[in-house]
Amino acid sequence: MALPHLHLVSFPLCPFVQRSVITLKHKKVPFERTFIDPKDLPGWFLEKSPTGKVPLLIVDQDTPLFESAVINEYVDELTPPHLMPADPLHRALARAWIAFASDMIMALHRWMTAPTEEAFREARDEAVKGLRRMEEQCQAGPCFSGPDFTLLDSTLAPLLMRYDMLQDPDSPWQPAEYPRLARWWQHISALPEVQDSTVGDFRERLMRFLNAQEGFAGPRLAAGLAARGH
Ligand SMILES: N[C@@H](CCC(=O)N[C@@H](CS)C(=O)NCC(=O)O)C(=O)O
Repeated sequence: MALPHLHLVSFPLCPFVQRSVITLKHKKVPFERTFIDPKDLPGWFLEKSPTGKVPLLIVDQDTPLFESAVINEYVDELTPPHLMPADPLHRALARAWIAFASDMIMALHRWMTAPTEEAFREARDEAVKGLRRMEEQCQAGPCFSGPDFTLLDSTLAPLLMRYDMLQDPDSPWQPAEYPRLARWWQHISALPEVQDSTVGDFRERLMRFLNAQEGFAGPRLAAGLAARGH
């Protein structure tokens, strides 16, 4: 079967887009990519996207597919080997944990953009609860669900990448407290599809985004990022 033409519409910093990029690259499915400005969404995008959110995958020039989890399952079904379990219960559980991971991204966002110290600590505590659950769920590896790469790996990688970059004494991510997740991240972060899943100037863009936040968390995390350099 010939593969459809895939056009991924992206924001440069979006973790949900990054999940789809990792999935597409892992599956070696060719795709075209367009970056749009979150502050100035083009009319053609708003016309095509029912939610106004990215990722948007335009299939064969005219069918817009949205929601990263759905896009990733679609991409996965295009070519074998498949990245979701064959067993219905295990597949349902993978979908449930993928939804859980999306809530974790939102908790990360609240932590990164917390306007006050109190909100920063509240967001941290909420994220810690989630990370503890993920730690219990993480298998012996090297991938999250066992020996093989699944959609949970591409889904969780953008979360851990950001926590890994944004080290802070008050970060929910203290690797020594999550030995399974830390070992998993060591393996996953070295994969080429993960290393090659963000824009080249991701770090600088993240720093600009954090510095532009008013209030407690953003400038503090940006300063930490700048201090660690490289
Ligand atoms: N549930 C969606 C979330 C996507 C999402 O929130 N994307 C953000 C960028 S990271 C977005 O487009 N935000 C624009 C907006 O909310 O207006 C998915 O998994 O695709």
